[in-house]
Amino acid sequence: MADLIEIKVPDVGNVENIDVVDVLVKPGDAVKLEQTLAILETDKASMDLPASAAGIVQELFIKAGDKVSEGTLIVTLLPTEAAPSSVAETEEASVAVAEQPATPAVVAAVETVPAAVEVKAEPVPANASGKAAHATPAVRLFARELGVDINKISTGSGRKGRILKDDVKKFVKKAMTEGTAPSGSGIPAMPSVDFSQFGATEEQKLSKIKRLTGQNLSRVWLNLPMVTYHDEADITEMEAFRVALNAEKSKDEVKVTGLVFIIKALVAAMEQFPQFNASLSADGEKLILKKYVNVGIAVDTPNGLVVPVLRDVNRKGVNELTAELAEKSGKARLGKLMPAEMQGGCITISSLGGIGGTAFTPIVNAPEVAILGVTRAKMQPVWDGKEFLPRLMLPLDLTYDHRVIDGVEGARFMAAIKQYLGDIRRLLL
Ligand code: CAO
Repeated sequence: MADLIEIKVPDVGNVENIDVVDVLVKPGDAVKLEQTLAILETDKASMDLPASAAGIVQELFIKAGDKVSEGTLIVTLLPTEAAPSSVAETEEASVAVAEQPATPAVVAAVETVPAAVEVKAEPVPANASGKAAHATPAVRLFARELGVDINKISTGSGRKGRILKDDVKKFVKKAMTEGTAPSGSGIPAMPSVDFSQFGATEEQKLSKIKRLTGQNLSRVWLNLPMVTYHDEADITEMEAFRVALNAEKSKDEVKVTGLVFIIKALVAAMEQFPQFNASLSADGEKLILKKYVNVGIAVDTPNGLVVPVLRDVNRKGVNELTAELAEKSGKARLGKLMPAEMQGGCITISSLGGIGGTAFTPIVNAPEVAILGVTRAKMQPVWDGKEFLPRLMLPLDLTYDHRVIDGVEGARFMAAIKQYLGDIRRLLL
């Protein structure tokens, strides 16, 4: 009998105690040169351990779960020349062959040992025996990134059921069409519907802004526990002042809108409640308080919603802010805003007041912690203790990240905004 060939773990670069994730051969298997015998995994990478010679596996010295280092004996092989000309001639080999599916290709493979290893086994369930899925770290990471529990993929198309990237992609595709795809939060995806079965349809590609906004809104919606608090501010005097101010302006001058006063009131309240001018650190452990006050304004454009940022608002007056708001919203509508003009916001205002509405629930523009929604002001009878008075009431909606802002803080913040809007002289204090 020819000498057995020992196959050991080669030099893998000073790494000890490498995990054996899977062993792909068993005694009696015919292996060819470079065939993967086992899969090893360090905390940084996964590697296939190739056969440095061809032959029939005589003895196996490792199993999944073992730890190996350079020089650890893996298998002994009977050299191919010394092996029986047909695997069927050895009991162990016939066991190995019996596991191959009976396709014409396999039948041909049984006739000669080297050819036998050319045959790819049919995919087998990767976790049929409750074992962890058989996949490399890269494939596991890929699955994790797509929110897929790799153990749910029952069949890998790689050797011995190893799960490949393509298997993960197929799993996602199947789940999407069946409407069962898990998102990162385990939420089933929306099923795809063929609307043409109900009538004529037309497809319109979403603008890039809409697609990006959509992604961001979904991320915020899933990550932030948000609360929206609604209230009304009495802006009767503020409006009278605004009208008087605009009456003084020449035809060419930009008119002051109520939004500028809302910006000023919001910023004054932020100075009073600094937790509203903050962001949560990515690990959720710290609050990053900002010493500057920049306000983002949601602007409706033909291409979708954009949020230009007005900088250092606390240092600017009503006229300067009026001019800046007109300039930035004009640029936004023409699609001419530079990326830097949309960055660095501390809080956002979403005003639908020019259109209508009584209340809505804006979504926080994270990593900011709050957003102020504004809808249409209207005259209302307000009871002053003695009589009903006609007052111009402005509906306000404050959505905040409840991880940072408590309900009481939200209510106090809103009360401060109302106070500033109710008597804008207080902005001077
Ligand atoms: N109540 C009553 N009237 C209001 C009002 C309110 N809350 N807000 C604005 N108006 C009035 C203005 O006074 C103006 O009236 P006149 O034409 O008589 O002067 C008119 O409505 C139009 O105002 P405007 O919208 O041009 O100006 P603005 O400063 O209030 O708003 C901007 C500027 C850029 C915010 C706005 O033009 C815009 O794009 N709004 C849409 C915002 C949006 O899409 N938000 C996203 C929602 S989803 O989160």
